[in-house]
Amino acid sequence: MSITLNRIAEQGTNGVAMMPIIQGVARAAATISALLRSAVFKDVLGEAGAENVQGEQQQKLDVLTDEIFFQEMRATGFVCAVGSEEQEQLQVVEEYAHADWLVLVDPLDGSSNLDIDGPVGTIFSIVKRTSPNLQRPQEMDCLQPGKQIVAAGYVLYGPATMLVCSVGNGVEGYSINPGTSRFELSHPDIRIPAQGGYYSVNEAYSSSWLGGMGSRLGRMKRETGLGMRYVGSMVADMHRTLLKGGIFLYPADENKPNGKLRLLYEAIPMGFLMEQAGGQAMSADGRVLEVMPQGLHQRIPVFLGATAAVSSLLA
Ligand code: AHM
Ligand code: MG
Repeated sequence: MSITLNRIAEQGTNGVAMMPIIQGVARAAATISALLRSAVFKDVLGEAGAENVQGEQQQKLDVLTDEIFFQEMRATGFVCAVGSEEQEQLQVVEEYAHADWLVLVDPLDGSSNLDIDGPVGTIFSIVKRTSPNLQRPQEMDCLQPGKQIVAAGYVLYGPATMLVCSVGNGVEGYSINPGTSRFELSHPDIRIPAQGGYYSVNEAYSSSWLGGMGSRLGRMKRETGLGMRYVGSMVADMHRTLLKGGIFLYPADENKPNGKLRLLYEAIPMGFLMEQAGGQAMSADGRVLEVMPQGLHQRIPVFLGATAAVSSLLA
C-alpha cells in the first residue's frame, strides 16, 4: 500500500497545519512537471523579454511557473501572501489576506538548464506571519531568520519528479508515480551520509573567490578525498549532496561579494533541509538559519553538507 502526502499531517507539531499548503505545492509541481515535459513542443522555451528584480533575463517558463505556483497557493485558502524570486514585491492573496501563512518560492531554479533538457527545480519555505491577522501581510512578515520557518522543501524535475520536504521532523521524499499520478513516499527519513559523496561548486570562479576559499577547498579535498560533481542547478546539486553526502557550496567572489544564491528563496530552505537531514548549513559568519534577513532578494554565500566536510572547509 503506497503512502501519500497525507502522512505529513502525522508529523511533528506542524504537520497538520502544513499539509494543505504542501499539497498545494504538490499540485503546482505536477502542473509544472507536465509543462516542462511538453515545453519543447510549445512556444514556452527561451527568454520572456524582461528582466527580473535581480537584473537577470527571465525565461518564459520562469514567468509561467511563478503564476502556476501563486494560483495553487491561493487555492489552498491558508496562504496570505507569496514572496517569489521572480517578483520584486510580496504578492498578497487578496481573498485570504488574513490567513496565517506566507510562502517563499523560487518557482524554477536552475532555469539556465532548460535549453539542454537538464534538471531544474522549485524551492519553497513556509513561515507564520508576525503582523496581526487583521492587517494586510507585509514584507516584514517574510524577513524572519531561517530558524523560525515552519516547513521547507524542493521539487526536483529530473527523470522522476520528486518532492523533498520537512515540517521540522526530519526529511522525506515523495515521487510522482506515473501509474497513479500521485506523489508517493519513495525516500523515508533522508539522512545525509557522514562520509563520502562529492564536493559541488563552480570551480571556474576559484581565482576570484574571497576569504581564502581556494586554499580552504584544497585542504578539504586533501582531508576528505571527495570527488567532484556540479550540475549548476541547486536543486539537483543539493539532492545529490543529501543522498550521497559531501558538500555543496557557492562562495563569495570578487564579482559577487555576497555570493549568488538568495537567502530567502534558496539558502534558508535548503539550509533547513540540510540541518533536518543531520548536516550543517553555514554562511561566512555562522549558521545560515541564524542570519536575520534584511530584504526579500538578499544574497548570501552558502556551505551546505555533511558535518565533516563543512568543518574541514571552514576550519
Ligand atoms: P537561478 O535561480 O537564476 O536559476 O540561479 C540559481 C542557480 C542555482 O540553481 C545554481 O546553484 C547556481 O545558479 C549556478 O550558478 P553558476 O552558473 O554561477 O555556477
Ligand atoms: Mg530561479
